Amino acid sequence: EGVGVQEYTALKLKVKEWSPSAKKVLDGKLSEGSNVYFIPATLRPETMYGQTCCFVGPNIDYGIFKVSENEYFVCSERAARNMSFQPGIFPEWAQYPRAASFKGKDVIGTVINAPLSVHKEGVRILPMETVKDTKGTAVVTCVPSDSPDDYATVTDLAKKAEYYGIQKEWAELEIIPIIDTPSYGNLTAKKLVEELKIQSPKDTKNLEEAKERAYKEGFYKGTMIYGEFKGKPVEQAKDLVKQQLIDSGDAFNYAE
Ligand code: A2H
Repeated sequence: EGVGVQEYTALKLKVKEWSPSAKKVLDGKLSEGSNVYFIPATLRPETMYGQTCCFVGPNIDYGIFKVSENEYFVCSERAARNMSFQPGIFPEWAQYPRAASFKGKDVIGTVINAPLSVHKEGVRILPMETVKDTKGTAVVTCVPSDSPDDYATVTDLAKKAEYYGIQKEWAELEIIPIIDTPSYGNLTAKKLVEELKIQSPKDTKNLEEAKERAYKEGFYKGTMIYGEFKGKPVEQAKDLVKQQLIDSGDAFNYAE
């Protein structure tokens, strides 16, 4: 195995209701009654209880790729190509049929179902300027309790809702504590963003530091305080939650 292989959990977030602009772009392109999923790649499957939205890069190009008779995945072309070389995702080796294309900004406001999230009513697709087209699927599920990047972004979105062309309340879903840590309490990301005085998602230097600290503390010293594996160390819960998501058909392995 090569050095630097990143093993992600790819989650399936089913579209419940497309935004009006998405409907326009997709008009007639998908077969009737089909299920479309946004596919965020995450390293922290044990945090999925705390999903409050899902991010796309507003200026990134996305495709809708057909994976079976009535299922489509939304991700970057780069990710679809990678998936087509991994068994069990697309039906045919190296084939990733594209049904439609759009920019992230076309689908802002779309409502999706986020597996395991406390927000059973669904969450929104929202813009994140710092999403990279060159890693994962270019779709990022938002867990503001444990990811400093996510926390800084939802705070900024709520503050400048009008500028971003969203409704403030889409960015203000309740943030519930999932993991308790000795150094940062049970809302690690919030604590670190405040401690390092991070004012914006563009404060990349401090966010890098916050991300590293949050990850180390959460993974090695965190305890689950929510969900089926409450009381277990995060190190154990990670694989248990991941397996549960895979068994329920809500996730699959994705490596790159
Ligand atoms: B993680 P690595 Cl709770 N652009 O998931 C920007 N960020 C991306 C991305 C992209 N194209 N693809 C994935 N990511 C994010 C959860 C999470 C994540 C938590 C805490 C930390 C954390 C919820 N967001 O990541 O560079 C995704 O966010 C910090 C390590 O491939 C993914 O996991 O190592 C992580 O970055 C992958 O980062």
